[in-house]
Amino acid sequence: AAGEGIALVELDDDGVDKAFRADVLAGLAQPQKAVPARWLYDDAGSELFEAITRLPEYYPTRAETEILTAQGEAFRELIGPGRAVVEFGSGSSVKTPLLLGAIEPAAYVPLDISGDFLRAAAADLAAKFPGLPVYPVEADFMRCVELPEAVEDLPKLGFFPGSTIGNMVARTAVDLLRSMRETLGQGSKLLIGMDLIKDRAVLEAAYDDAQGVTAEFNLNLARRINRELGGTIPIHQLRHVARWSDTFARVEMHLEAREDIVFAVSGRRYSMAKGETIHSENSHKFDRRSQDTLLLAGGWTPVSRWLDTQERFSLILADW
Ligand code: AVI
Repeated sequence: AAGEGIALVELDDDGVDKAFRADVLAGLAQPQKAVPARWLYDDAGSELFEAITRLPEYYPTRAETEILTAQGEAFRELIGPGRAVVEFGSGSSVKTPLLLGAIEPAAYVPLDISGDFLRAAAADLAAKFPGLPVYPVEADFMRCVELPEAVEDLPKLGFFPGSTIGNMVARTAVDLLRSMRETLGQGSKLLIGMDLIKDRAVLEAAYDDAQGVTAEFNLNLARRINRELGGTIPIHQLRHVARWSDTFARVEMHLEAREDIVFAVSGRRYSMAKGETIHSENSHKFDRRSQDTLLLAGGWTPVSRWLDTQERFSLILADW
């Protein structure tokens, strides 16, 4: 609305996010129903994801934190002091301080599409590092972002932890890596988390935990569709499914119909036969080769790689 700055989210007359409605209506009309994973993260979804990161089966957060804790000295040596750290996504309260504490940055620039998360994360970091200039930027980092003037002349380090890159298909991931390159500029470096291919049972358990938190996270998407788009999806007739695809090297999340069902969303009718699914997320896993290929395709040259002691997860440092 006028006077509220740049609107990153466009609402229709019913106050509904236009892109959400468009993605859901188009996605449910496909032969393989699919909704982009970004719509999993409303307030409830973001809280459920936080709970996922603490689950015994969900190893990536702990493994990445272990690497960040153990490799401070290596980061200091290879990255050096005086860089502006540009984090893609709001900094988590645990991981970001580990990096910032190790490398003596000149500034910290968190980028996020959600202003609320951004401001909370920025305030948190500023309190932990008094004296470190923090410049939060509300932006969609999938596109090139103009960084604050104050960091223009500083060398940059991009930080993209969490293996969020794995939630994208290769061509989107390459587009993002190229945008990051443009955002950060010549002479920058990138520190990026990528999850590793491992035993299928370990992977599937990480995405289908015994407490059913990930199932709730997935089902919340259907609840959100019902709530925000006037949907009538029978939630209890859907089942959370997480399955490893060896072809695509990824764990896929689906919502599977337990019975034949019919429902409406925004006045349009849809049906699902028993066993049919709505594909709601991909989480790609990598080996050394596929990591290098992806980074190189995105314009980044890998220079160092660190694994946790159980070799489940990796952090990679790459040069512009
Ligand atoms: C945010 N992202 C890296 C998580 C992942 O592991 O792909 C999202 C997630 N989905 C289910 N569990 C966690």
